[in-house]
Amino acid sequence: MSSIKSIAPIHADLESPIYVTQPYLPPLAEFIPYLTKIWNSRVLTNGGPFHQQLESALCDYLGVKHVALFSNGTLGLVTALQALRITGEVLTTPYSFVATAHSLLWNGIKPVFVDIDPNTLNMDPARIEAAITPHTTAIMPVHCYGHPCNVEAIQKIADNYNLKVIYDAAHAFGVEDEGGSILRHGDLSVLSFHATKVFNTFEGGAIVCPDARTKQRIDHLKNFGFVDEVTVVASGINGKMSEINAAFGMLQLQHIDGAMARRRQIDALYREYLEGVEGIRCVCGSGEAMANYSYFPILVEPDFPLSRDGLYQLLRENNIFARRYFYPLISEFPMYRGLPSAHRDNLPVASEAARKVLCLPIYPALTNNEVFAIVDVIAHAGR
Ligand code: T4K
Repeated sequence: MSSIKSIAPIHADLESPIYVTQPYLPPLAEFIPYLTKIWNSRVLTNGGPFHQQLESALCDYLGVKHVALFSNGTLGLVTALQALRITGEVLTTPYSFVATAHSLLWNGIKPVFVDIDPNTLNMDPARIEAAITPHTTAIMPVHCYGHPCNVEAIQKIADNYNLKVIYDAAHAFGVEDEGGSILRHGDLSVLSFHATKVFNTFEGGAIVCPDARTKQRIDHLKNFGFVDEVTVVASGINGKMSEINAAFGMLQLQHIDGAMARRRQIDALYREYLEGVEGIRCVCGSGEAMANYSYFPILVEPDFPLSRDGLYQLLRENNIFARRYFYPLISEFPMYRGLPSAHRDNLPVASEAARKVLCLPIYPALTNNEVFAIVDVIAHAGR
């Protein structure tokens, strides 16, 4: 509480609710010229000019070789598994958004849940080997909250057992380790550009891949398997991003650095203000050289006067809508809970994290006063 007291109490007016996130939107006037171009060309979709521009601009911005745009991240995950012809069993984390495991079920693949590391909350590489069976073909880890997985350890296991690695990188736009983009690791990485993400195109997503051949296969798969007017080479799907979304992405890219910088300030404010609050632990990054501050997860420990759900409720009563990402665990949903790997005894760390976690609001338009008001509620909870 000491650091709280040292800050002048400027109470924000919380008449209007504060949600866990609010999409970044550039000034509307800046989007009009893009719309004019679309209206003039009448090219609305199917790999038009904005689609091509955004793929190439994202390669430059992210520092990756190939980007295949999608209409959302979930179809990106589903298609990534198809592209690598993954079957059988895939090792994954229960501590994620349901789309991670759903993409496996949609491909007729059995998810095998592996527990997470208590510090990073990412899949624990030390537990991966024990979960491998003769049916295992791949690993699907998640860079949870944009905090990188232990990519070296995961790759080593994958190499030893001849497994593919597909990263669910939905949270990891712009994140870098010492060697560059975190998205260059594994066989494929899948991004989400959903409204709630750091970089949004309303809905959208992308697969990042290392070679042109795989990119071509992905491009066929996301367009029904069409190669040309009369040739279909795969039972593909419609995963294409429209021109409106791609054009919006081009505009968003011009604002992304400013949006990320503001997120970094908010992250720093929370850490400073919450430092002295007993029973609240801020989840730290996992050694990234460049973070994206996509979420601000805290863990509500037993020495905090309220339970996590008590604090969640108290914040709601104060018009602050924090979210319990990721509770319940994916493994607790009805379509997964019967799996042997879904048993709580197999997932003690993830179960504990799901009981303690609360993601506080973080987005570029959040003001310092609002951050203070949120911390104020937390710091004075139960007192
Ligand atoms: N893998 C991972 C690890 C993911 O986290 C996700 C998505 C995916 C895969 C799949 O990617 P996509 O197919 O979605 O591209 C949200 C998002 O819908 C979902 O995209 C995201 N993860 C997940 C973590 O969060 P909800 O159900 O919590 O969203 P919702 O609608 O409650 O929104 C949260 C808050 O954001 C609202 O209270 C207000 C604000 N908001 C939301 C939307 C949609 C706005 O201000 N404007 C908006 O348009 O799932």
